[in-house]
Amino acid sequence: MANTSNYKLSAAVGPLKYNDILPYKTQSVSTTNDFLQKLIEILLDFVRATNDRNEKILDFHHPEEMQKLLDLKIPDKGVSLQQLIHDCATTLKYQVKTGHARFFNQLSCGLDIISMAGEWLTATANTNMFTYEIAPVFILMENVVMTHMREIIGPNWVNGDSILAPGGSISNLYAFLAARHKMFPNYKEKGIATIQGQLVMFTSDQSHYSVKSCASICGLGTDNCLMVPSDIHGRMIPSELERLILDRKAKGHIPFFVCCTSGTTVLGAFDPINEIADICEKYGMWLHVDAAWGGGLLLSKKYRHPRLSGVERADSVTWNPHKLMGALLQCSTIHFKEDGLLMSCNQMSADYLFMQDKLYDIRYDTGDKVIQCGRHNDIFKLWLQWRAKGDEGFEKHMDHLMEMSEYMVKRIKDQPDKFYLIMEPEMVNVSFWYIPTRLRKMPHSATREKELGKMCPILKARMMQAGTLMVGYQPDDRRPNFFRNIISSAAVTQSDVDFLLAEMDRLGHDL
Ligand code: ABU
Repeated sequence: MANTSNYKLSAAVGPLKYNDILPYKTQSVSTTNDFLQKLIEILLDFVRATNDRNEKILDFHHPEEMQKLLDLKIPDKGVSLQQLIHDCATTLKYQVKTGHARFFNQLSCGLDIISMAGEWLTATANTNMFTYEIAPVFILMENVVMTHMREIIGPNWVNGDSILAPGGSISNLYAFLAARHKMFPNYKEKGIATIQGQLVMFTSDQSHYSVKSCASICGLGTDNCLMVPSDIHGRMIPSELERLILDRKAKGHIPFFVCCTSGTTVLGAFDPINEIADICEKYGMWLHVDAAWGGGLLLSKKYRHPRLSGVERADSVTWNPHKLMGALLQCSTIHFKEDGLLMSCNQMSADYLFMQDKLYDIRYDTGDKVIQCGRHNDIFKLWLQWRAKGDEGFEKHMDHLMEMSEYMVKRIKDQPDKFYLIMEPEMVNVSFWYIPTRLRKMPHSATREKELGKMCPILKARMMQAGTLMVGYQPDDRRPNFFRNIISSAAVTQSDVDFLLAEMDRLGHDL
């Protein structure tokens, strides 16, 4: 990135204030353009730097030190336009470049330029997605894209319903609410007293924590969200699910909801949907598939099966385009096979917003289907990106991510002295340990795993201080800390994977 002081407005424009430009001064179009063009220069420099492998991913400082580098205080009297430009440049100078080809840290990596362009337009349009009357084009786009996503889930889903939600956790909450509404339609008006018994829900012990949080938020209590044991690959064990259902039924409880995870956060495991769907059918339970992470693979003929086989049998599916598909944050969708549930479950018919006597078809006022009022426009960036890529482009994107992950697994296996692959991955999560020189001759054992686990935070700290690489680590219930590498950025090439492994060795061999 250029030095922040390089971004200079002219001597005439720099000292001006917010009320010297639009909308305060209608004659100030050219001054407003000067200000915005300088901002665009900063943004374009950031995009360039993000795509330059010679640039660092981050310039790390501890929070106390970072606070000293920044001027974040809110002033009594507003600052000049030049100061605002400086503030914007400084903000991006210290921001982690999550679109850098060597950023492998989160499920959402990459900077898709078309989606970003969409986000810029979205910000400029600055509308709310609750009614057709103020977002006509965006509401229609949402309808088209959501229908297309349901078609991809399964042909029997076309007449269902969907909505964009603020994140996968809230999407999972919508599934829970709809499931309860379907089983207890009077709950909305009569409340908890309408349920004569203890509701229980089930999810795997590898599932996202938001599923357990539904039990807390919705009054079941977390003890009534049963964590079904998973196998060594991290997949739910169906016989264990059935055992736990029968156990709770014997206690007089009401098992009503199963969450099947398609792409667990840490291991990237896929629960066996068909076997779980059989159990749900047998006991009359709602099947939700949390494919927030793995959903993108629905777009690949090569990788969809067997991972997501049976997804069309679910009642609801969470699928986050801001993960594997690379749409800009945030972009999360929830889909239902049955139409009408979202509306009947959540509709409040606020008469200042969702008037029933409007001039157009009020079914397009989708805001009444959700529990929030204001709704951010997350559709345009996804629609624009999908227009650019087509289904074919997204399929190629998925296949590329999977091929890069397969390449990484191969390179790890080529260097068994330096790396230990924990398991064959099902998707782009590659779980492994880095082995420093002193532990290379030690036979692999629980003792060595403990030692390797201690290396992870130290090596991660070195990566961040060097600014050259970011890979996440965590423990799980079977092992101490290990690295979880994610390839979800279109920017990643084989040479980036080679760099990643070589850089870990450069930074960590002496640990
Ligand atoms: N919703 C889970 C995201 C976590 C991660 O990026 O690692």
